[in-house]
Amino acid sequence: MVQFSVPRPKISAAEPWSRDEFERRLRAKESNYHIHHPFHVAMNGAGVSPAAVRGWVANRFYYQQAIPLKDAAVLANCRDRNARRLWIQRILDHDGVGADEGGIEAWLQLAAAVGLTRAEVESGEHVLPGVRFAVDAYVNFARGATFEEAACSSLTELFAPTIHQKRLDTWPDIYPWIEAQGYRYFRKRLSEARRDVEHGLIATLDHFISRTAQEYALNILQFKLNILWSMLDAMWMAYIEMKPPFYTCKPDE
Ligand code: AHQ
Repeated sequence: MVQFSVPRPKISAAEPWSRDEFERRLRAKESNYHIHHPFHVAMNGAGVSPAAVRGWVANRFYYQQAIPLKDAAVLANCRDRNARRLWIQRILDHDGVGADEGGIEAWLQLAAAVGLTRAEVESGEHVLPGVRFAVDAYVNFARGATFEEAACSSLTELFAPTIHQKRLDTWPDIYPWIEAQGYRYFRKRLSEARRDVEHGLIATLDHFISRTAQEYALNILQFKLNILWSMLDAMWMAYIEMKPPFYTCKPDE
């Protein structure tokens, strides 16, 4: 399926980058990671209003709910049993298995810890149009992507441990009103993201061999970085600028 959301690179006759250089260029995309978005800089630094924190938690729940659907789409397009045996763990991490309630439940505990009800988060009533469009673009990309394209798109998690650790390091002081049990999700992702990204990186480095393919892989990663960035653009307009009609918090909250 033509991935209209990801620009195709010009055909390049240039030599492919070495494996190390290709990995270096993938990792260099960290400069576009949403840790640098003004919303995260404010939320993890000077602090934002309780209503803005609640808005972020409620909107990010729409992303969290989509991850297992995205990963199920990835599995559906993966013909390699060994790759599926590794990738399926991502669904279990989020949906839970056995005694482990999983990440979606942990996110609902984060929601309760910031003062949101389960019902309002699960209803999606706070989800901003821009967040919905961005998250849906990720799931729809995965539905039409090859396994390797989808694995490449998940490499934003090369940078995720830093942002989870930043929240764990700063939020208790910035937001003393947030109950500590809410932080379980961020702790859980520190190890899960590191494990997942190892698999995704090898699949990407092994598959995108020609220079044109390597350039395309960088475009795929940039597409996913844009998804994360665009979600926060919508939240900035709603919860920091409080521009109607899409904000749901009241200015005095
Ligand atoms: O909590 C996150 C998560 O479960 C995932 C899955 C992964 C993917 O498959 O694309 N990406 C991802 C991310 C999560 N948390 C984000 C955050 O800032 O808390 C980071 C995000 C990512 O870097 O892609």
